[in-house]
Amino acid sequence: MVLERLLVMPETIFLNFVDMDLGAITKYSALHAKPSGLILQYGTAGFRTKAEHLDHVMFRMGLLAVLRSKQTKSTIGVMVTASHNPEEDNGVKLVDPLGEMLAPSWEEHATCLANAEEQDMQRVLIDISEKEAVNLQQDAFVVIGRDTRPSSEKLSQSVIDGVTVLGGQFHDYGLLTTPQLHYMVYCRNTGGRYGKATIEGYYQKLSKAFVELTKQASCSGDEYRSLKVDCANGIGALKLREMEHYFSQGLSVQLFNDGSKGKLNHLCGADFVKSHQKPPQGMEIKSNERCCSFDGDADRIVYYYHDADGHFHLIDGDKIATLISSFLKELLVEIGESLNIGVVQTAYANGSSTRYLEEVMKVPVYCTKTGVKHLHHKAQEFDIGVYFEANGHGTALFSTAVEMKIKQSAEQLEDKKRKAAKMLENIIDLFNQAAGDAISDMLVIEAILALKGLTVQQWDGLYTDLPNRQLKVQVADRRVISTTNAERQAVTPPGLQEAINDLVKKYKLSRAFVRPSGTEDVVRVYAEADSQESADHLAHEVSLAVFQLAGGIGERPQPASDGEGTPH
Ligand code: 16G
Ligand code: MG
Repeated sequence: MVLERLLVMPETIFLNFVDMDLGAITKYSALHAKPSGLILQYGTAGFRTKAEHLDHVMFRMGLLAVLRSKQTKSTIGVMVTASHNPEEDNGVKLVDPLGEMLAPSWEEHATCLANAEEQDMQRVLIDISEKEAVNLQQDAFVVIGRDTRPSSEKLSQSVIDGVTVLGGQFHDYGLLTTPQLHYMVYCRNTGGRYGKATIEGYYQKLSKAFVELTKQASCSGDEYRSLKVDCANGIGALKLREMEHYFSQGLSVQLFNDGSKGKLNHLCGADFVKSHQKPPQGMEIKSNERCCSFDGDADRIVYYYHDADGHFHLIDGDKIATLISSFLKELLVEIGESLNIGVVQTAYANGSSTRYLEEVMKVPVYCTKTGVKHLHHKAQEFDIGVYFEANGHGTALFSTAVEMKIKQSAEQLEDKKRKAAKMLENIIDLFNQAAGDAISDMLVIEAILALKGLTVQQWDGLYTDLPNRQLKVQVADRRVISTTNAERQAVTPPGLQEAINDLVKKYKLSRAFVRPSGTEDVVRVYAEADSQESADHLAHEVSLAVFQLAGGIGERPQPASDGEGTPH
């Protein structure tokens, strides 16, 4: 069949495909054979499923990364991780030239390629090259990283097989956090201007900015300088341990769930803490001590503490975004620059955070669909775009023009203004501009708290979260639910949004929405209201409406019990 196609192709394309060693591809593909009938989707953050089903996907993503690299004439990243998911799972995602998530049309190619049966694989590969006008004679370079899962090493080897068989060059970074791989890709495609594409380059860039920044802090008591970090038994522990001595002048970190005994993401990590609203196992917390949790690949962070009465308080992505954007705004006022700052959230952002940002801080807030790529994209529209999901994914982006302006101000302005410009310059260096990064966010937060002399309680006290509840509902086909207005309104099935509107009216300060999950076969329900009881009732009632109107299967949704059914 391939020969048939080649004969009818124009000459240039014909020459092009001679550059694919189809025999070798077939041979190697057979060594990474697809279990027949298995269908997977390139979801919100790549492919994710049980590790034993992923060998062929890894090989094929190696192939795809080479095509993407040839097309963009840039280095492409491949990260092997399943983030906060259980240890038995794994996953893979491609990183585009400037550290962003893969372009949507290529996500579709990824899904087609991963699902092609063995005998169709070559055809799909050729189709993608054709559609995307890939010049196969172009060189390709792919960088690879992996998390600490037992399955990750072998799976990343399969990626390498895919890269090599298509003639791509590669560099295997081995163990890396996801944001570190994004950083490497970004550095390599910007000619080293952003930083050095090595792990030391990353440590040095961030630590230098952090140490310079915290030198300016007048409050230097121990209280500001020590932090407990739950590393989810993942890669964050390894990397933080390596990095610790680079920034120890400014901060001492005590690591928990460092992978020496516990299981990855089990009863610990950012996802566990956020969903269950309780501290991770294996961490002893004294009252008012500042603690944080990373997820399994260290691209999410949440903070928390116990108050004097032993009550647990969570400080999620929304409050992190608030702290960061208010500090940035203060610095800009000091420098006298009127740059436009925007904060980007999703529908999951607590209503109190949105209100605080808009009404108290007077910062414009925008809402996008769930998933880092949507927030990242929106944040790029501003001079300074701060984006965070409530679950702790986020960073701040600075346009190149802003970065240059600030660097100039740091040289030119007089004393006080100059100091503020210098701080901003350090903050720009400290944020990972390529992706939300738990390590980088942690250092920014620690620096801001020290500079402002804020305790964790004072930070928490900026506003009070509205009680909320999240549930999931099983339906026969979650695609029957479609949404609009950044997932805040359901368009189909008919009648669902009207039902939600009627339910919401029954409670004070209430809000609710439903959306099909991008990572699991469920519909997610979110509700918030003036009391926990109301939020729980509302979430339950909305779940029943989804069950009835969107083809619920299995047991009817039950009222929430603590920590049940929480998402991502
Ligand atoms: C993925 C996304 C995360 C999002 C979550 C939503 C990235 C790197 N990760 O984990 O941002 O919050 O999916 O999951 O984009 P859901 O669609 O199942 O609710
Ligand atoms: Mg993650």
